This record gives sequence, C-alpha cells and structure tokens, in this order.
Amino acid sequence: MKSKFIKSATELQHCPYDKLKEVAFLGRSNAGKSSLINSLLNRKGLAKVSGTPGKTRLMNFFLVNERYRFVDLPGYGYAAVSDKEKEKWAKFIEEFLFYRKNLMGIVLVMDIRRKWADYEQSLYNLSLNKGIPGILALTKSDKLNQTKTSKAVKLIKKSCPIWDVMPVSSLKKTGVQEMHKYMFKIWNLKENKDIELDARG
Ligand SMILES: Nc1nc2c(ncn2[C@@H]2O[C@H](COP(=O)(O)OP(=O)(O)OP(=O)(O)O)[C@@H](O)[C@H]2O)c(=O)[nH]1
Ligand SMILES: [Mg+2]
Repeated sequence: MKSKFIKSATELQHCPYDKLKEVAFLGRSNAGKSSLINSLLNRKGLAKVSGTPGKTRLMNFFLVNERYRFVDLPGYGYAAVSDKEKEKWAKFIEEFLFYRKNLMGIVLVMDIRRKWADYEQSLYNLSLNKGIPGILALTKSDKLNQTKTSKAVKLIKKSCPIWDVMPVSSLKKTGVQEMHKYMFKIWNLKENKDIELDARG
C-alpha cells in the first residue's frame, strides 16, 4: 500500500480540488484518529501523534494508493484551545461535512472506554441528514479485555444503530486491516469517477 501526505488546510477553499474520494476521520481530541490513520496505512509517523491532546490542529490530507484520500481532522474539545478557536473548528468541521463534495464517508473515532455523548450524537445526526455513510471506530480496545470490549460495543451500538461499530487497537494492530478492507468495500474506493465538481469545494 502506498500513502503520502499531500497538504494541510484550514479552510474549505484550500482543500484539494479534484475528483478523488475522501474518507474523513473525526472525533474528540486524543481519541486516536491520527494513530488509526497510521495503522490503517501501515505507516509510523505519517499522521502526527502525541501524548499531548490537540496535536492535530489543521486538517491533513493523505493520498492512499493514488486513488483516494484520508483526511485527518482536528480533534474536538482540546482544553488548551480558546473557546473562540473551538467554535471556529466546530463550524469548520460542520462545513466540511456539509459542503465537501469529495467526502464519501466518515470514520467517527472514539475511545472505547468513553460514553457516547452529545458530540458524537451531533456528528452522527449530521452525517445521517447529509446521507454520508459512516462507521464508528472504537479505539484503544487493548485497554479492555474481551468481555468488556463486547459489552462496550453492544452498548455504544444502541446509540448509533445505523453504523457498523468496530473495536480497534492501534497499539496491538487488532481490527485494523479488517477495518480498512471494509472501508474499501463500502465506499468503493477503487472507483473515482462519480464526483461532480461545479463550484470550488
Ligand atoms: N493504548 C492505546 N493507545 C492509543 C491507541 N491509539 C492511540 N493511542 C494513544 O492515544 C494518544 C492520542 O492519539 P492520537 O492518535 O494523537 O489521537 P488524535 O485523536 O489524533 O488526537 P488529536 O490530534 O489531539 O485530535 C497517543 O498517546 C496515542 O499513542 C490505541 O489503540 N491503544
Ligand atoms: Mg490527531
């Protein structure tokens, strides 16, 4: 598998302008979005990961197999960011989900030990309203044993019945390849001809 970093952007107008399909990764700060992208692409430091939440402050585009892109979006709720900046990013992510024509799917990323909350619910609603298929990746599953993992999956699945819920571990690399195969299939990432671009974006 081939992958490379393409560019960062802070505005919709600065996102790549072409017909490639995109899958966006979103979720709370520190949920494990960047780690998951690296695991899916089998790369170590492609997407920047850090012990300090708030590492991803820009939206980053990665080209995969020269056919589609993964988009690493900044995490929600990073405490050290001002309210004004948080608001700006929340609005931007909404805009991205709403207007980005290349967007074929979203991967909502959530720490398996956390509870489904308003933030997850609002992204879920937004995607359903917009008709963008999503999947929920429950990261850090290495932190729970198997019984607790299945329990967590079942419980969270009740909150997002339409999506597939997949436990993954970027640390142990469990569930990761299965998830990529699944993403490839549901979003038909082989094809790239059905996006119509009119206005920029
Ligand atoms: N144990 C374990 N730790 C993980 C896993 N995935 C990520 N982490 C750790 O969680 C922390 C945050 O990971 P990131 O991938 O940077 O999270 P992010 O969602 O991109 O965070 P922001 O960029 O702040 O939005 C890092 O310390 C990672 O090493 C996992 O599957 N298991
Ligand atoms: Mg990140």
